[in-house]
Amino acid sequence: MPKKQNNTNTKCGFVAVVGRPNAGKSSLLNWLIGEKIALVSHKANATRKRLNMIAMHKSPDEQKESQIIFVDTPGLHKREKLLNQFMLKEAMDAIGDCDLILFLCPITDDVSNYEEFLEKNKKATKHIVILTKTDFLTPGEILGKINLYKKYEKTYLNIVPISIKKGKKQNIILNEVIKHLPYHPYLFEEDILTNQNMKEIYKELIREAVFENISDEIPYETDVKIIQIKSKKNTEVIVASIITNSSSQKGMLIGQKATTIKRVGMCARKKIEKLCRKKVYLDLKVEAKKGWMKTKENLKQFGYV
Ligand SMILES: Nc1nc2c(ncn2[C@@H]2O[C@H](COP(=O)(O)OP(=O)(O)OP(=O)(O)O)[C@@H](O)[C@H]2O)c(=O)[nH]1
Ligand SMILES: [Mg+2]
Repeated sequence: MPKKQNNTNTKCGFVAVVGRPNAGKSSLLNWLIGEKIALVSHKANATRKRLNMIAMHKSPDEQKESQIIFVDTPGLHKREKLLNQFMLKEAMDAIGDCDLILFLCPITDDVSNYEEFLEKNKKATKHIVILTKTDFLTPGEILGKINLYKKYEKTYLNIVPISIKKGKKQNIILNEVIKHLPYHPYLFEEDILTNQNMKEIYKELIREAVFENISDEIPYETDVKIIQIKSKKNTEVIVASIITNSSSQKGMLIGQKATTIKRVGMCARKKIEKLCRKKVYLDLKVEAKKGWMKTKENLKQFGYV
């Protein structure tokens, strides 16, 4: 049982959400906090930086609401390019800095993925295994899969199968997480969903629109720079630029008669409007910056320090 600190009777802590690319980490967090903040894509390696997403939840075992600071992380993968090295470090730092880990793994994956995670979890931080995308299997198959993890039942705190496409079982995960958090005063105001500035969130929603509308490798060689935000009572005016790696990519992103960039812009605008609940004017440009991913100095300019 976590000990009470500072005579406080609230629980509050950091929960890193880790797992291989495409495991469903960002989707699970949007689903848990009930708002679309984190970038989700059917393509792997979509999340590039850590993102805090905050949930206030009253568990039946506690007198007061608890504050859970979930940390979305890039997928655990092999390091290749400089940007991938940064992404892996983001995930590893989150593992080292948190009170609890949610290790996510699609239920169809082999148990060896979990074994690889155990090797990476050097401090042996306590963790819950979440088997995602259970809608792909029958109830019998799900039970069979859980049984394969049973040999590690002394290593994990619990194992929870979940599908965000079926049912509303958010409380099961939130209550389970709170059991393992320390007693601590809240670290953030109670009514915020993230401490990230809006610039970062808009950037991610525009990147998501690029992932959804542009095929091939281009989304992986693309980033977004927010140039200006003017927030008014009923409108949000955003000027942003999509950075590509070459002039031919820039041409493909703009498309004939600018149809492609218009499509991306409209898609991004709808996502941002849904989140801010006001009218959004999005002025979206495209720039070519050859080799922006190649050097540490260039990556720093895009916030990948
Ligand atoms: N069928 C099904 N698909 C899911 C479920 N959860 C997530 N997905 C899909 O899985 C894909 C990957 O989801 P993400 O949330 O982007 O995965 P991620 O782990 O954050 O991926 P990276 O950021 O690349 O590491 C998306 O197409 C989601 O719609 C689920 O419960 N069922
Ligand atoms: Mg993600």
